Amino acid sequence: MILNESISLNELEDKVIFHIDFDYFYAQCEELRKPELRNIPCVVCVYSGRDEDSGVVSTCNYNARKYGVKAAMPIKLAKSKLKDVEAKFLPTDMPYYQDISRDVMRIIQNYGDLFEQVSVDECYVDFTRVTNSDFNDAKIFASSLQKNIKHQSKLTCSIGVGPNKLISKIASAVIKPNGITVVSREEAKNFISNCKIEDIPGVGPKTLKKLQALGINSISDISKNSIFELRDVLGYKTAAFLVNASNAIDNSQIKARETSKQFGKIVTLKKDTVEMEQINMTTASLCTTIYENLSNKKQAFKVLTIILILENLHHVSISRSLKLYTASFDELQKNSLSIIKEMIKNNSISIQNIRRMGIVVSELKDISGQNSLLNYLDN
Ligand code: DGT
Ligand code: CA
Ligand code: CA
Repeated sequence: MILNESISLNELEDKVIFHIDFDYFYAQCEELRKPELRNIPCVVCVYSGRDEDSGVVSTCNYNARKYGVKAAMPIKLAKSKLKDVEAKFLPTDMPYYQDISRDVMRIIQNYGDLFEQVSVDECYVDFTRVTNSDFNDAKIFASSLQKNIKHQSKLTCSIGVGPNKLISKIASAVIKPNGITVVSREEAKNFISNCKIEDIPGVGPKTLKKLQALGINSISDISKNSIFELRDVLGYKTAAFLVNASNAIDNSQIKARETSKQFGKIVTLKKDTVEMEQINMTTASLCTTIYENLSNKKQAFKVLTIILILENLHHVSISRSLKLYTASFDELQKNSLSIIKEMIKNNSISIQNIRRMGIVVSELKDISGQNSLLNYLDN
């Protein structure tokens, strides 16, 4: 994961949170390996095995959705809806989807400050810093990120941007597939007031019924109540969550989980620049932090990734696999600089100043048994 910068993100109130959800995920993964499926309805099924068509639809592509097929529908019903068209029904292949999920989440987590994966196909990322808390910049950045993800993974996703997790999560479902919905801090209250109660994640039929019994039928209705008025019926926790949600307030934090597979750091330069002096200094500082981490964890790395976010908020990243594992500071710095220079030489960057720079090491190997960490394959 990306390590935090020295100021804790909690100190920044004006957060910009992205919720990224991949479109028709299992079915899109199937299209990736069988491109001919793109042009026909494709339905991914969980077969129960009782008889040939028993089981339910797990998901389907948007071609199939046009015929009314959707998740959790009995396979027999889905087949009847598609009886007159050429369509493909496939069983789920979880290991394959998980592989794709891992690769694509790795791409995303490289760019943000805090990253939390919440399911196989969705995650939250804190982009407060990269966007300077500016929702206009967030819109540009979301579009660039979406293109970048598509370019690297060949998958489309829908992105919701908001001042907290709740708003970004609801926003990501507004325009799908391949959509972007940005809800600024100022727009959040109005946005949520126009949503249905059941759009709030976690609200199920039971809660809806209880609210209806109180004469509460909309999010605006909820916001007119206090937590104390609702807690007897809903319990304090749900009442507090819903009253806050109805006012577009959500204080839940992004729970960044440490992954042992990679780590790194991304920082904002003092000013947007391509001056080598500034870049050398930043590289040295990033490499020092990463080197300290490698030393503490007694690990060597083999793959080095440089991430540059440019002043127009476009990003470029290059990964290079070294010939050997290394835990050497000099190797880390030398290779980082050589990749960065290569990236700057590239025309599109030389005319664009760099705003943020990140270095990530991956393909880590435990070397705690080695006699000397410093000398480990240090050549
Ligand atoms: P989307 O996001 O509306 O474009 O479509 P999906 O398919 O990505 O839907 P999502 O994000 O709710 O779920 C992600 C994956 O989880 C989906 O590709 C398949 C699986 N999944 C979703 N709903 C169900 C379900 O009701 N039953 C089963 N077995 N799997 C499901
Ligand atoms: Ca999805
Ligand atoms: Ca999802």
